[in-house]
Amino acid sequence: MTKPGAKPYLTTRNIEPENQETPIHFLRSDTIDYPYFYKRNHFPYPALTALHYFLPIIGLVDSPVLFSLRDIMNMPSKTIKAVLECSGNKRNLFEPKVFGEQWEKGAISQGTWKGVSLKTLLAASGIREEAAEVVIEGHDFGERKDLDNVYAYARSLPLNKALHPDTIIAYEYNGRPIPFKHGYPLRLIVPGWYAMASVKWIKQITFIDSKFAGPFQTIDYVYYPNKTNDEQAFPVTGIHVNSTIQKPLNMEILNTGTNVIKGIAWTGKGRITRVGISFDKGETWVDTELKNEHNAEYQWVSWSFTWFVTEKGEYTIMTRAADSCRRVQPMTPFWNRKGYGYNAIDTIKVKVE
Ligand SMILES: Nc1nc2c(c(=O)[nH]1)N[C@H]1C(S)=C(S)[C@@H](COP(=O)(O)O)O[C@H]1N2
Ligand SMILES: [Mo]
Repeated sequence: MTKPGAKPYLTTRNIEPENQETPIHFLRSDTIDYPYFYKRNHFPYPALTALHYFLPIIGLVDSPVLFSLRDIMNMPSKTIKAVLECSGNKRNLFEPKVFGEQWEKGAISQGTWKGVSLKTLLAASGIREEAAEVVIEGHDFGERKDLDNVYAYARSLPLNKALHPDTIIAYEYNGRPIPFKHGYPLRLIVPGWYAMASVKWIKQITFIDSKFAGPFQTIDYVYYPNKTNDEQAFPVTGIHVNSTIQKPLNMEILNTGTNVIKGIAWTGKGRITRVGISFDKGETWVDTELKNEHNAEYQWVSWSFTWFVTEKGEYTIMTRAADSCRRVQPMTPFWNRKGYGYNAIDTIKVKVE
């Protein structure tokens, strides 16, 4: 991947809970090795060993079941390569600025997860007719600054997303047991949704007949379009169509001649169909070359563009991805008070000397 001795590092946003960004501009692989996988936590890491680990499925089921890790690993498996993107990725680009972790462009990673479809597990427990949602709770918990109570990290899914065959209970990342910080021994993977849905260190799975009202669902991970009130709020779910220029870097100085521009593009719905590039602030666009034109669902596409430049000066470079669901990156981001889902056209400046 990179030459020995010349390795990138993660960018620290916080130590406890640990929040660190992937050095996304310096990685060319479409599989991120786990030391470079971004880390996003709400609480200190849970004290947990796999020694006595069991996974209960309870609530509105026909018969509650307690699975051992071995039970789960013996079931038919499913392997999915998917982007995980924090909904706060690129938050620091919002204008006006919003409070929260000031993620730049590296709260995103991709790799291969192996596990069992949640649907497969449910064959053993059954689901009662009254069940409307399923709550996935993690082993990590702690206090929140806004509420005086202790909460676990827990999120629900509507049944249609929970029962989608690609929603898996994963136990491997890139062919190895999931690293502890990324959810060992079992983690939910919800491809196509922002990564708050992919609950780490699963403690239990509970079927309920109402809308789950946990704070990571009703306070956080909600789009609030207004600065001063909660009107027109709606939940954060699927990943928006998006792109990031990896090379050159913002404000880099280049030489005249041939410069190769590279980056990635991704979407939570369908596939990436085009990535356009513009050198005139969005007036005209040229297609970049997609590395895997028939890209698979849930995965990012690497793209490149060979730029031949003879004239010295300052340039603005923009990229705009489009997906098969006719979604296109907007020029202006959808501003929201908590700063989720930033996906405006990616923009850098360079100087050619
Ligand atoms: N149990 C648990 N699961 C969690 C979280 C958490 O704090 N606790 N954070 C979520 C958020 S917001 C993101 S972006 C991803 C980050 O996953 P990573 O640390 O493996 O990159 O995990 C999600 N799942
Ligand atoms: Mo996140």
